[in-house]
Amino acid sequence: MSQKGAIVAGALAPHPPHLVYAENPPQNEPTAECGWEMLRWGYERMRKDLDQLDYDAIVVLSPHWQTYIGNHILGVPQFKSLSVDPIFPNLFRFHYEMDVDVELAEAIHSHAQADQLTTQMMRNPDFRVDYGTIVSCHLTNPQWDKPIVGISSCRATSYYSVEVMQNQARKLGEATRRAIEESGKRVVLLASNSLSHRHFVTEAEIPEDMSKEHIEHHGQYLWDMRIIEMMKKGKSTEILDIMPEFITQAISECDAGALTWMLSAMGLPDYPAEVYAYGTVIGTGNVVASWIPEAQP
Ligand code: 2X7
Ligand code: FE2
Repeated sequence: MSQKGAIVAGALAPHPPHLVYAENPPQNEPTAECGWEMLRWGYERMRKDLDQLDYDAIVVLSPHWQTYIGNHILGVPQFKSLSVDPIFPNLFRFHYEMDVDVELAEAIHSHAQADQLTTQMMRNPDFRVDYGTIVSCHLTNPQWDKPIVGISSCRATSYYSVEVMQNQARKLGEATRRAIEESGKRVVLLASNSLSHRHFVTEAEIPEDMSKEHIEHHGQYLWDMRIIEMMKKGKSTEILDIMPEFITQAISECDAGALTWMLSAMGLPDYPAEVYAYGTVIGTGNVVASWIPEAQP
């Protein structure tokens, strides 16, 4: 391809399986009466914006594919299986079929290698794709008509520190951007994660009983609001500056590196994010938001 590729949107696309459960898609076995409307309707609005963009592939980094020797990247053209959430098998038994953009996956791998990052292609055709990848992709594009590149979360925090892991995520973001530009493709990036991540340890009798849903702790809510304010003001650099403190204080799922990777790939946007929704799921704080460069004046 001769034209320069581009990241046409980056989205913060959280993956509580509850949101898929509440939508009742045909792929999911359990059925719900309703639930978590703010977030689901937020996703609906985000889909409308993304539908205006012409794009070729979705690249997603998920906290629930955890690897300890660097980041791994899906490298098999198709996956088809049943994904069962290990904690919520009562809510999520999802029959998925996905196409993978292996060419783009390999390009990201090569650029990461050139930058001395540790990455590996995942070539096992029987690999079961994690629910974080599936939920974020389903809620962003329920038609499943775009190929996916799935990237794991390298758990460098466990061996080193939050700072080391975040720095790796930044470098991986920069490598991802270069790979996309060289590919000539138009790509949407998904950071698949909640913000604050303290959660309940018991489940309501009816999971979708919204009279039981609220933030687990006021302190984490204040942290979420602080991060959202920064998103709305285009302060990506400042978000990354306070990321280690946010992760530690709010037990944020940003620890996976997904948001840092995405903002870095996008060159740390200084324009406002479009925030579609904030809502809690079993006490965690979740935001659906997008950064769309082409929509900027
Ligand atoms: O993986 C999750 C999550 N991040 C948040 C809330 C509920 C369940 O699963
Ligand atoms: Fe999660």
